[in-house]
Amino acid sequence: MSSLLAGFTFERLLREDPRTRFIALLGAFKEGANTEPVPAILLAEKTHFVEDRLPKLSNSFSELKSLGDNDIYRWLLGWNDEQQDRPADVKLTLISPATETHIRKYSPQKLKVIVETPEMYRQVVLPYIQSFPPERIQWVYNILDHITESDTIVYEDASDEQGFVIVPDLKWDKTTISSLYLQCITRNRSLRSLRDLRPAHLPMLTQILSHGQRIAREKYGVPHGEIRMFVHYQPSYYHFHVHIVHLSSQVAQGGTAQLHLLEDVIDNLRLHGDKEYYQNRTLTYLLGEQHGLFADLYARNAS
Ligand code: G7M
Repeated sequence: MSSLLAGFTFERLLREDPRTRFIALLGAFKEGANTEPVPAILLAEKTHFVEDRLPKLSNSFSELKSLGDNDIYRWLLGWNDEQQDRPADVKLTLISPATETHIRKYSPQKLKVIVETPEMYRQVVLPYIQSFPPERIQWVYNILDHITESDTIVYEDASDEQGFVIVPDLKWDKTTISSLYLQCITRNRSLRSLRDLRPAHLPMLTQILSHGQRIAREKYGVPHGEIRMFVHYQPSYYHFHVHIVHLSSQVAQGGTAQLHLLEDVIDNLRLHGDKEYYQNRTLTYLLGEQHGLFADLYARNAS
């Protein structure tokens, strides 16, 4: 059976998508000993996890290497055999103890369109944000206070009002440049989300934009025009942060969360500076039915 692809000779990589684990290889294929090789393309994608082996997944790795940890989160690389000199087979994140919100976040769910008016923000979203105890974002404060992940900080502006920290996102394996993923966390603890942005934050946002692009270029060799910086709304935690992501990552091309590109956010604040733009806007986005805000927001849209 292993001879099925024996006639394929690799020439070059045509395309690679690190998020979907898909590659397209160009080469030549020779059907049999007496035939001439013809141009051929070999597409490969990593297969699914096999369901009946999932209960034993956590113990199935020959090698595990810690990539980092912060509060209730730990992230690791796993190898199925002992050859650690090749890329890991799996990247793992352990959340322990997980809250009900985490369990709901990772459960399968339908997405629906939500149209959030400024009034719905004040009446539903703001009380929801305020209902979370500060420990929910302990991992953010750990980064800002240099308690965890301090060895991985790639840039820091220490000013309380306008400052920020840039670190690798826990989703990134810290190696594969085509899936580069950094997180920029602002030092200003009163900024919860896009809804709190005002023209006074423009100097901070423009600094984030220029340092994010510079770091991607100088530290990781990603050329201009291949980095996307954006804000999620709704975010999964309410302390203002900006995603810095390589363009070839699927996340940068738009996942389920609504992306607001940093350049557009800056321009909107400049153009509508005196009009409390993000406080007065109606924001439309997709929300999962398991999200803590879903029932209330959806009911208001439907009535
Ligand atoms: O959807 P939202 O904009 O809220 O995205 C939050 C981001 O924070 C995600 O990309 C997470 O992977 C990232 N993130 C979450 N935690 C708990 C950590 C962490 O402890 N460390 C780092 N570096 N990133 C995190």
